[in-house]
Amino acid sequence: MYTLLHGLYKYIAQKDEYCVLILGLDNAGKTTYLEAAKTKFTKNYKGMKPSKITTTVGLNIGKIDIAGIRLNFWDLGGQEELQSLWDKYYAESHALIYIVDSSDRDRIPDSKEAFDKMISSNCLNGVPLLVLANKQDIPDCMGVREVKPIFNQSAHLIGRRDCMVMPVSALTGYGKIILVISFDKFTSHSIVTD
Ligand code: G3D
Ligand code: MG
Repeated sequence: MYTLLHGLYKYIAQKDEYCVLILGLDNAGKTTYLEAAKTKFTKNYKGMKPSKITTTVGLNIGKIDIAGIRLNFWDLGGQEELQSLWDKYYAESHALIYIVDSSDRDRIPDSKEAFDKMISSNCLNGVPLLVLANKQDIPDCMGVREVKPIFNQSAHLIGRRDCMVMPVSALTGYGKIILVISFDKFTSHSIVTD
């Protein structure tokens, strides 16, 4: 009887779980973005003050329950020496968010290089991709019209997967915090907020 009830409870309580990787160079705003997303989507979650967010060494995990599914976010350290760890997480990921610091023109080539290496991985074939041109609140930053063509140069690597480039400011909440995730051809979720 207990087993039966336990099984029923597990069935009712179960959620589809998906893993979303948040990647990008260090200082791009990955952890700030994850905090903003958690604050937006998690009831009663106050969020960490931006000044309290320190450099991610290793892995920072966030969980968001939304639309009957659970999204586990893995925000990985973006420093050059930590980028070699990214591929350990590829096989388990269902969606990718790649964050670009649009205010740092000098490091755009480095960001593009890390992006190309990432997107070339066979383990990520077909995995939906959201590129966020972050820090849009900073004057003279690169707009999405400038960022998009740079990453579109890798269209041959991106292939036919779902892909979007969006302007955001993780710090001010500018832009839509948007998740467009189609996990496979049967399951598709679009989560868009104002
Ligand atoms: P990371 O996790 O990609 O390494 P962080 O990046 O989230 O730690 O952010 C790095 C710095 O960029 C932080 O500033 C953070 O406040 C800032 N930042 C993140 N997103 C934005 C944004 O949209 N706009 C602006 N203006 N700044 C942003 P500090 O000063 O703490 O280093
Ligand atoms: Mg971080």
